[in-house]
Amino acid sequence: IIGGKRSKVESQPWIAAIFKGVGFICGGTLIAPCWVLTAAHCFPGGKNTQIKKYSVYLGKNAINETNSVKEQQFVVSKLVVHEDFDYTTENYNNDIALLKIVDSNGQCAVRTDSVRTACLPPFQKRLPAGFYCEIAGYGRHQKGGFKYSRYLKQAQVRLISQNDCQNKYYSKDEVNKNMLCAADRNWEKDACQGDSGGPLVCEVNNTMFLFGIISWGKECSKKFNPGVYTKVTNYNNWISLHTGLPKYTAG
Ligand code: 4AZ
Repeated sequence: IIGGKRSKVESQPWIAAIFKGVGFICGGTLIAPCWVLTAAHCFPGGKNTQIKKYSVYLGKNAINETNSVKEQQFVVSKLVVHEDFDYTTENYNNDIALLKIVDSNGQCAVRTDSVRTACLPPFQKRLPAGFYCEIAGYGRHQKGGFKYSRYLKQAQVRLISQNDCQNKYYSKDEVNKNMLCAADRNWEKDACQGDSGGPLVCEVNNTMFLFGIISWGKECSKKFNPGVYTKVTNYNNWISLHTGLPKYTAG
């Protein structure tokens, strides 16, 4: 995350940190005790990914710090990458994947102050342009820097209209209806490399809903290049089909 502020995991308790071996690869969002939603492009092996190599942490304040009181650690028992995610193109259509998580005792996530789910918004629910939402992650924190932030960060961004994103900032070839765009008014706050798969959550009726999955963007915090997010409200049926969860969850 570029700009914004360091945050305690208690203010982003749905955030997941996904590792391959000892290496951090992506963010994710806890949407149910056994399910993390993330980006398909985090798994370049697609259906052939060896899930044994992956682990998921919840309740993590920093990537290279372990807090055994707050953290919960899981292995991946199932990976579902969207069947229409296209690895060959650069535009990341259908950039969505599900991880089923289980701990060494066969249990899923337990709700605590540092671990809780984000809700799924209703199918095709749209928020107006200019609406404030927040993004979070452990990714790059400096423009042009190559080092990932060790600490969890969050930033406020505003939703951009579909028309502006497809016609003013990007093109229709790059941004389609399965994507939404968000940026800071001054182009100072943005998601960046390493934040992929993580949450864009928006507060509606005092409830935090997951509207976007951090997906891509041309560079980071670059003028006229908003961050692009997978539009979660196009995938309620897909999520429900693969998890058995209801098509929207609140509370
Ligand atoms: C990335 O490489 C990435 N500024 C994620 C988000 C953005 C750019 C790059 C948006 O994972």
